[in-house]
Amino acid sequence: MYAPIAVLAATLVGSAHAETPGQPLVSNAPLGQFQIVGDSMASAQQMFLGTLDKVYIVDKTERNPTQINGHPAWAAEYSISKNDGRAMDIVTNSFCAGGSVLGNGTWLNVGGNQGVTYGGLTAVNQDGGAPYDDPDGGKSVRLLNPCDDDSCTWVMDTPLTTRRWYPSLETLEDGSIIIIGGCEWGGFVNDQYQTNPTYEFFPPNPAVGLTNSPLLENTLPANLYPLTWLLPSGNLLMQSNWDTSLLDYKTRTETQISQMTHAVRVYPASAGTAMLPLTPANNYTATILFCGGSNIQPDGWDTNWDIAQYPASDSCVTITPDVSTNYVDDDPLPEVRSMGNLIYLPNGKLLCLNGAGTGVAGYGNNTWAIGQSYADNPVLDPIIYDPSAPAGQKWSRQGLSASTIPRMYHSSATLLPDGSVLVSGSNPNADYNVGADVKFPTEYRVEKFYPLYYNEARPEPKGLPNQLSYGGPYFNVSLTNQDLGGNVNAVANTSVVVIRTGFSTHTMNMGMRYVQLDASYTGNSDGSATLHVSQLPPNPAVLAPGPALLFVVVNGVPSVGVQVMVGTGQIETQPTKANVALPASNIAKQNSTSSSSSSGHDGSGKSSAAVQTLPFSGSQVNTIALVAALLIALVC
Ligand SMILES: *[C@@H]1O[C@H](CO)[C@@H](O)[C@H](O)[C@H]1NC(C)=O
Ligand SMILES: *[C@@H]1O[C@H](CO)[C@@H](O)[C@H](O)[C@H]1NC(C)=O
Ligand SMILES: *[C@@H]1O[C@H](CO)[C@@H](O)[C@H](O)[C@H]1NC(C)=O
Ligand SMILES: *[C@@H]1O[C@H](CO)[C@@H](O)[C@H](O)[C@H]1NC(C)=O
Ligand SMILES: *[C@@H]1O[C@H](CO)[C@@H](O)[C@H](O)[C@H]1NC(C)=O
Ligand SMILES: *[C@@H]1O[C@H](CO)[C@@H](O)[C@H](O)[C@H]1NC(C)=O
Ligand SMILES: [Cu+2]
Repeated sequence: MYAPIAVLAATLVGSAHAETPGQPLVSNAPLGQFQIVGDSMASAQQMFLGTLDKVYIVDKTERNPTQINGHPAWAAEYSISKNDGRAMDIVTNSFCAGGSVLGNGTWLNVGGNQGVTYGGLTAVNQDGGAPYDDPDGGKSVRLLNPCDDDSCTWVMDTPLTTRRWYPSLETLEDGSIIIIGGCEWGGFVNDQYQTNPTYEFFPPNPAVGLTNSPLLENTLPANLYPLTWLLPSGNLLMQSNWDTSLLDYKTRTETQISQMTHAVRVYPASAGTAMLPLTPANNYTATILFCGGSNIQPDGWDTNWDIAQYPASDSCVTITPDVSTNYVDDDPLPEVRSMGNLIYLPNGKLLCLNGAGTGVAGYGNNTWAIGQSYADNPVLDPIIYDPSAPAGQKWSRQGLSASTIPRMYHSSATLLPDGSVLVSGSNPNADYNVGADVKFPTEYRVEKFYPLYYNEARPEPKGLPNQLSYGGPYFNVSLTNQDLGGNVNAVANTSVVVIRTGFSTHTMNMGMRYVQLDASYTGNSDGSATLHVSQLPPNPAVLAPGPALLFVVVNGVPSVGVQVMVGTGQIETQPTKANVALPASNIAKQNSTSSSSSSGHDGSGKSSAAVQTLPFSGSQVNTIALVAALLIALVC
């Protein structure tokens, strides 16, 4: 059975509901700013949120000062509430591994490099031993069941049959994972002698084994960490070097589509990438955004020139692959950027942070490198992308302040349940390297970024489920008048969203996804309201099974996220059902006392505006809501 649900259920005395979310841990946070909050112990090359309180950090083998089992630690668990960590043993060299979460809640970390010694040089002994005791990780499969009681450890599973350094992972409709690409022995970019242009599945499917990918075969040398998303159609969008393919992994056939425009987006050019929110308004149609990267042709990846000073790209493009196979220009970044990571906020906007204005990912002992870094001119300013803003107005930095810490190659970031963003890592060095003379040292400082909503009183919705199905009956969530900021009309500007925060590494958050649930509402005469919330669409390709966060967002202010299990909690074909139709939205006539108390926030203009931006479809719903809004306006 699924352990995390059992644990949740036990703490909830058999309730089918998640706990009611409370207020954030931090009060009076510095809004729009970064705050240094702790030490990551291992440098955060890879990072993911595993429980509501625990973030897991995975590094490459190196001389991190933190020790475990008599050798340096290259993994750690970080407590968000305590801002301290616990060293973990991940056993083999997890250098540039990939990761994702299975449909049963177990996290998977795959691949890596050979064992190394000081300076990142290949160790003679590949079975462990001094100095770092890091067996070869090239075929490693590592599993973790995240925990809140300090008991969990990384467990080695049966190794892969081929070596994978820089593989991409994506969770599929049944909660299994596809493992794609990589190289055998590493390096800055790939080459024909060591490329692994194949994909396979976990749990392993011996009947299928390895399948060659024409896209990966044709996109040397920049075909590492191919950018991959499961689309609602069930196909995978794969983007590598300048090429793009749709992969039907069920029949294992690929179709090549448009060439990427303006810039290379994959590692080492390292654009920020994300699938934009899947919403009822866009009928759960996926659009993928690519921002920044570097305009380098396939013959430009030799390191005989000063890549570190080569300006990155400011271009952004989108593609909506289930509808059109063409890339479309989007609002450019306000400044050029490589390694600018895109992170979802619960309000549906994307925070872009980390990265550099010149150069690319990677490091080496080149004369032109900055220390060893292949990038320079850190971009410290965060910016926010609003997918719903009109063209020309999608990027904003209003109210946002710069970080003080360059986050170069090997940095990472993840959304936290309280709606802040955890940022750590940066280590464009072969081994632990610190000191006043090191411009881009091995970085352990953990920062939190506080979005502008952070200090607002958070809604505390009651009745959130701890499991979501693919279709079936809707559920009701109640909001008090206080949750609605004293104005029942705010329920018309409320959304319920599911976010998978993903596995952050190399400017990707593998598996990161934002899905808004369909909903309608009943505003009560006492100023409280009930949301009627649909389950996920009856299609696991919209959001693969596995754990995720659930938020209720009122006027752009998110509740503190609770954990939900999407699907059955098992790796299996997920049951689907039609969604039960939602009741029509309605706001009851308010008591004169309660309406006068909310009239300060209210007004006919705002009420009708709210109606026009309802996150629900159906003209009937709108008409009823409009009538209700007019009634309220009259009362006021
Ligand atoms: C999830 O499935 C994997 C693969 O079968 C297995 O190794 C792991 O133990 C499972 N996790 C749980 C919590 O059952
Ligand atoms: C690069 O230089 C560093 C520092 O001198 C050294 O530790 C490392 O072994 C060198 N790497 C290679 C591949 O030569
Ligand atoms: C929305 O998508 C579903 C599933 O792809 C499709 O059946 C339906 O026709 C679409 N609806 C609209 C209004 O486009
Ligand atoms: C949800 O609310 C609707 C409308 O008030 C009601 O008809 C329905 O019974 C409620 N459902 C549940 C599961 O409470
Ligand atoms: C509003 O009116 C209803 C029905 O008369 C009553 O139950 C409720 O207590 C009233 N609420 C307030 C805030 O006055
Ligand atoms: C909904 O909330 C957002 C975020 O605060 C705000 O920008 C927008 O104006 C609101 N819409 C309405 C109709 O009140
Ligand atoms: Cu790397």
